[in-house]
Amino acid sequence: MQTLTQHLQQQGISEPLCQLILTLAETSKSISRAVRQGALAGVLGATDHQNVQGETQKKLDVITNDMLKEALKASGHVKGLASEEEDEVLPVSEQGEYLVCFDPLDGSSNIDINSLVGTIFSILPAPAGALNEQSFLQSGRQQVAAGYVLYGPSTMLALTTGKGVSFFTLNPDSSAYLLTQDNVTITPDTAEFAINMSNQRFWEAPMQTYIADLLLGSMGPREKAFNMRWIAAMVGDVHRVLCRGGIFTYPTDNKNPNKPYKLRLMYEANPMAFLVEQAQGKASTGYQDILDIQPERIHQRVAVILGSANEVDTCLAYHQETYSDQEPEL
Ligand code: AFP
Repeated sequence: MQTLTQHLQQQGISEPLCQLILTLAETSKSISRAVRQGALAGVLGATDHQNVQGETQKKLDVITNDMLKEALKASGHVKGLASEEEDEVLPVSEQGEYLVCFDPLDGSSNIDINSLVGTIFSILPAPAGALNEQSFLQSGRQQVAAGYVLYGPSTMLALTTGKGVSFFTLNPDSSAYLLTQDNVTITPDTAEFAINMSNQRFWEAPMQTYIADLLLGSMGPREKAFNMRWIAAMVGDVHRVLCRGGIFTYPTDNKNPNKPYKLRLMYEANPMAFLVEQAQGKASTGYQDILDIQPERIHQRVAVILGSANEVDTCLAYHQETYSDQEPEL
């Protein structure tokens, strides 16, 4: 089976980008070991710090964030980095060719219940000139690579460099990532949706109507039964969608008027949207493709509707019917 290194070389990826991706992959092996040790390493539980998101940081959020920062700084190919766990962007090396945005441990609320968590990363070209937040505010279409590592029953890396999506599985004996699926493709139709139903009363009307019709099953306008899943870790829900199709959505809601969206654009929505589109799926806010958004802030949040292309189109049709004359500000 082909190793990650062989796959990257075969794809004609530039040496600097190849080395950067391998740095992320090597660091994910250390993160996988830390996650697997769990309580045995005293890494569970929360710190008494809040991050810029206003979320209490778990011990593993901080540990994994430090591991990635140290490895990326040492790589020599990173001009700057942005992390969910860092208030500001961090300059690294003037000579770095790339910017890296990452969520070091997505789904960290799952850590203490031994459920799925993962690392999500997005690699952008580094513009010339001094590094600041503006350097990062590039649309998702500028990404040169994106992926995630899912720390599940097996540790899996999903990667795209703009030439399709590949899955690599970590061999625990050899500690090598081996290519286990190439040209990953999302089925265009599905009968499976993923949403946090507890927010139903806070959604906009189009999403309420769309989900209500799914729940009516064969008795309703969709004329078929739908199944529901919710992992509460985007990395796990998106992996399921890449593996067997589905629609995943964290729509806008008015539960907290100061926070109409949940998922972060630069290091959750954009990398996942790049993977999904490369796998022939779709990724939208409900009103525009996620990859077309012009970012305004590094920790900006957006609504996300992604997955099987035909099902996303059906969901978007509900939005067009109800809001054809207006599009909310992002
Ligand atoms: P945490 O990293 O704070 O656990 O948040 C995970 C996440 O950003 C995303 O991965 C999930 O899809 C979503 O939040 C789950 O949100 P709910 O907890 O509101 O269901």
